[in-house]
Amino acid sequence: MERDIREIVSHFNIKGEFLEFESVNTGHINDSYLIKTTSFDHPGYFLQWINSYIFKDVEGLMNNISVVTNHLAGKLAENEALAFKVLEIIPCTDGKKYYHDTHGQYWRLYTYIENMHGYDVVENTKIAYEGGKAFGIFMSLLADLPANRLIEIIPDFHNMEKRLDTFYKSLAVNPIDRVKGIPAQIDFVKKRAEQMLIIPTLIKQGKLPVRITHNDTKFNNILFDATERAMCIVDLDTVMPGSILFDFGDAIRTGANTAIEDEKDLTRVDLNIPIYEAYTSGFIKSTRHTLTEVEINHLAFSARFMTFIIGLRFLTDFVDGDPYFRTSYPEHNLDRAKVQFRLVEAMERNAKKMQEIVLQSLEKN
Ligand code: GN1
Ligand code: MG
Repeated sequence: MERDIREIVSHFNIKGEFLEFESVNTGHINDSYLIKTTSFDHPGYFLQWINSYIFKDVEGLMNNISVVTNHLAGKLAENEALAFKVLEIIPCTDGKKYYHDTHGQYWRLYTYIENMHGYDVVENTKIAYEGGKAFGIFMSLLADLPANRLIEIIPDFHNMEKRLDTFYKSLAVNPIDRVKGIPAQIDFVKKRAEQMLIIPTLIKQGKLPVRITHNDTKFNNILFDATERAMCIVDLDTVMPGSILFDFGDAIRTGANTAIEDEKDLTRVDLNIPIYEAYTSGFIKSTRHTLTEVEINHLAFSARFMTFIIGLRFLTDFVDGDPYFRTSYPEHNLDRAKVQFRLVEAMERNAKKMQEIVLQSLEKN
């Protein structure tokens, strides 16, 4: 469907006049656009089409984000030493935090944060250290936000038991006959399924604290300024109660992979140990006052856990015929799953080393 971006933006309270827009290629779920205006103070906005197949409760979603951004803005106002930025929701002309258009589509608008950049592959250890510190600070700033202020926007998001169950059900349904092409990946999953239940078991037993976490800590959700200082955490769609292990693990999955998420040449996929070490050090520096022993003992494993669960989700989506993640070609989700599983193997080989690095980091910080 043709989207009239100018018309959509006209429903939001922007400063200046709409000038032009540009599509921004980021994320697998929502569609993003950079909006340029004539206003000198407010040259840019960030418009997003919200995927309501995935976010079924858009009102609840935007309410969560608003609770989080208000809380963060309050914290930053109290503490000027924290040179952080927070996403700012631009309301609609009717005061709502999103626009529901005449075709039933949902839209939201943020202020565009100028002169920032992110990393799909992390270039050096300084950036990794900064990133780790930033996600740790983000979590610490949200530590006193009562969990009941947020709804669980995607229930069981990182629940391994449920994800495995869904995968086996998809295999049984096999809607577009893709199961025959993935025996090696099915085998890979089955071999590791049991050990992956350690984390959900600890959560069920109440041994892992439930905190407010980001839940989508792809390294490219950290914005850096020109001096490579981590300045802002974006993509707040899945901020909700969770384990700190999810946030640590997903950042390693993305930041410490030597290749991109959908690399076709699997020999390029490996764990970048210096990047892992630097991220771990930054993260521990900003969270060690709150980490429990059980969390510390599972930090290294959480990277493998998150890499496995995202690989499993890509693979499930491939079997289902790609209804969830945006794909550019038929095997795209399978390629993504293969990369994740290759990285899981690299983490298995390095398991001991990864744990030692956590312990060394604790001593240093
Ligand atoms: C999705 O769209 P993006 O890149 O922000 C997904 C994450 C996955 C990620 C994999 C709501 O995030 O959980 O880790 O793709 N977000 C949702 O790259 O499912
Ligand atoms: Mg996201």
